[in-house]
Amino acid sequence: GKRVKGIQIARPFIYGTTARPFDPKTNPKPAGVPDDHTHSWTVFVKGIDDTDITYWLRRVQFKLHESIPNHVRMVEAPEPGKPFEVHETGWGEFEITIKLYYATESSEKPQTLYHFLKLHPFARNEEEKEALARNGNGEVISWTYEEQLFNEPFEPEGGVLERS
Ligand code: SLL
Repeated sequence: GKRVKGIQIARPFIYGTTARPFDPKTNPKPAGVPDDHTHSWTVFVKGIDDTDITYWLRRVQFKLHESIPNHVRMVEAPEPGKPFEVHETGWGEFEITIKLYYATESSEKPQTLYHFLKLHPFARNEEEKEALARNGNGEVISWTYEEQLFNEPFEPEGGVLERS
């Protein structure tokens, strides 16, 4: 198709990490996880309120720290409404490279995002640290809202970019 002039489409999404410390009560360590691993965590890309994004996002490559076995993970489109995600366990924080591959119809080049995996909650002092430890399950959420802009998108064949 040809480009639709003067049109810009914004596709909102969320990416980031959710981490939880291993704890016998709230998050028991599964068998086989190395002794030095302190947390389980997830890195993901998903729609707002779990709306489907697989019609414009085809796959996502997550590049993890090299200390992690098989550290480059390609995730193909999940079921609509489910996140593109990787579950892991570990002990350290690091920067994750997230590469987005768009639906072929959009003819957009892959785009790279960077996200820092956070395992430890932010606390200014011991008091805050203790308060955090008492509350909830110690989940550390680090999420970013982002909008992918498609400039002058190609005329959709089958309405791929038209859905709202
Ligand atoms: C640090 N610069 O020193 C960082 C590196 C690496 C984290 C953190 C290993 C997991 C695994 C893991 O958690 N690496 O062995 O599967 O803090």
